[in-house]
Amino acid sequence: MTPDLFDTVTEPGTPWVEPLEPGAMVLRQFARSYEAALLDAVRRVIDQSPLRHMVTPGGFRMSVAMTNCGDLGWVSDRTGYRYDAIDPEAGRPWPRMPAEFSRLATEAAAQAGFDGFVPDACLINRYEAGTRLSLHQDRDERDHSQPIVSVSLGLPAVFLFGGPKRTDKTRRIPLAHGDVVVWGGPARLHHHGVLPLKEGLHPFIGDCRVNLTFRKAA
Ligand code: MD3
Ligand code: FE
Repeated sequence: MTPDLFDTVTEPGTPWVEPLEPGAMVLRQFARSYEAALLDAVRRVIDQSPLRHMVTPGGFRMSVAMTNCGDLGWVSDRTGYRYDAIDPEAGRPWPRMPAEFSRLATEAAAQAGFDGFVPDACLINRYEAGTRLSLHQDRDERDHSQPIVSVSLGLPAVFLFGGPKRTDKTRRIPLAHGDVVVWGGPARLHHHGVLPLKEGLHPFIGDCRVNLTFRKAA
């Protein structure tokens, strides 16, 4: 069932928790009470450090457009993947992490049982119709006991969640505007990806999906 336009513009209700696996859970609609502040902050970050298509070490242009804020940003180029304090396009530090971003990430992590999570990096991913993210692990962070918190905004997507091996069976998890997922514990190094985004129009965000991932990189 596709919700009609009016369902998506009603007031946010109470978030609910959907356990996925030990260490991983979806906090459905958790970001709705932050959404105005989040959208505003995303716009300010993108103004200073625009979204761009990074290149993989293999020389492929990523279909996801990315930028970062916080002390460190995730960067990919021909030399590899890394966290860097400098936006290589702008030649200056990434925009500061907006206060509402860190507040949301810390509160979502605490809700999932990870007290004291203070992100130093936020990767912003933008998906347009057809954009996908192939199965991968997030291993560039120093301390894998720290969780990752992800926030979905805009068009819905189907998230692929696998296991420690690339060939492990994957499950499909639909993620909608306002959903927050906390990935920690044994799930932290599981493979994951995003299926090609379907076309659509979200009343606040437009024709794309924006995903924020909060990390403690250093
Ligand atoms: C599961 N982003 O930026 S967020 C990424 O929707 C990334 O943009 C996707 O994967 C997106 O690296 C998925 C969900 C996510 C993030 C990190 C994880 C799931 C994870 C780390 C471990 C396990
Ligand atoms: Fe990832």
